[in-house]
Amino acid sequence: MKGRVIKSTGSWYTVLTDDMAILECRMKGNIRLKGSRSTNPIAVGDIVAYELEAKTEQGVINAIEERKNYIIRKSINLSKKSHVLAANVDHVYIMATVSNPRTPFGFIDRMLVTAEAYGIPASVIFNKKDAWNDKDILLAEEMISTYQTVGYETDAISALNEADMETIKSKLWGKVSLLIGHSGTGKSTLINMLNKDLKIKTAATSIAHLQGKHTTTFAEMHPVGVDTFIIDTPGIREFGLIDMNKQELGHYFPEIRAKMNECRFNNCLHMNEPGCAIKEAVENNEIPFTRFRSYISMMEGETEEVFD
Ligand SMILES: Nc1nc2c(ncn2[C@@H]2O[C@H](COP(=O)(O)OP(=O)(O)OP(=O)(O)O)[C@@H](O)[C@H]2O)c(=O)[nH]1
Ligand SMILES: [Mg+2]
Ligand SMILES: [Zn+2]
Repeated sequence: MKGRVIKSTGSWYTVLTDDMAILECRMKGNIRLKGSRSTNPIAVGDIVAYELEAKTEQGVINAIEERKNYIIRKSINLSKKSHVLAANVDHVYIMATVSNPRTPFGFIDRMLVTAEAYGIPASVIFNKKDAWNDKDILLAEEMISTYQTVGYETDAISALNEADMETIKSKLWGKVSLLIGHSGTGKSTLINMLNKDLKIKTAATSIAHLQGKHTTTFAEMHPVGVDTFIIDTPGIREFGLIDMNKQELGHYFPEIRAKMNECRFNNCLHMNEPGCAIKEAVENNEIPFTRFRSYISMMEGETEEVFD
């Protein structure tokens, strides 16, 4: 029998079975994903085969289907452990806010690069539009125009606004979407609004958030409609980039990818080389400066703090 993992706490997995029942499962001891160095062998979104254990009425997962894709969240602390955030994702939505809390450009860029590296389409949602003051509006306009210029679908919404929620719902339809972003940007609030039967815990943005306390502590997939799911995740404080070589990084910026063939040297890293078409495009404002700044900072291996 098969099902989809909708929640995982490490030792227990909640599975939505093919006949739409919820079943608590354990993992059979000997399953190991080949070549996996992550801390969790089974992730939210995995399609698994299970058997029912007659005496406990619980399930035992005995196989994991090959993943269409997955997205890894790498911790930037010394442990360097990686954690599969979710598997089999059709679209990544980056939830950002211009204030309370403010999402830096560099943070959005790191998440976009990660989605590109895993080959998963991504877009950006700016939330809490209802609370913007004049200064917030200016920053939001700049950020929205930046991401639209480089080709990402970008929406400004309020999770409290019904019409905005209908728009978001229509975009999610028929897909498995992953929602990521800082703590307090309103990810769980948005999901509660998309499915009024859900009562996911949310909390006012506070000092606790600034100290890295998260209201949502485990990734969990929630139904929004027929064949439509959204995965809520704990707020990400720092986003460690997955390992990639320096030649590779430019490919994960669509605007750099589109122009890199025009550089004089075909191995140009767009740092200090002469005849660099990317540097020229930044000077001519064809490539947004903040994007190039993020590229350089990633090339130099810097990590982005939550609040810059
Ligand atoms: N004004 C306003 N407040 C919002 C909006 N969306 C969410 N909030 C508020 O923002 C706070 C944080 O919302 P959550 O949904 O808990 O945020 P989260 O992203 O799930 O946070 P973590 O689970 O910690 O990652 C709550 O007080 C929400 O009511 C919005 O569109 N407008
Ligand atoms: Mg939450
Ligand atoms: Zn170049």
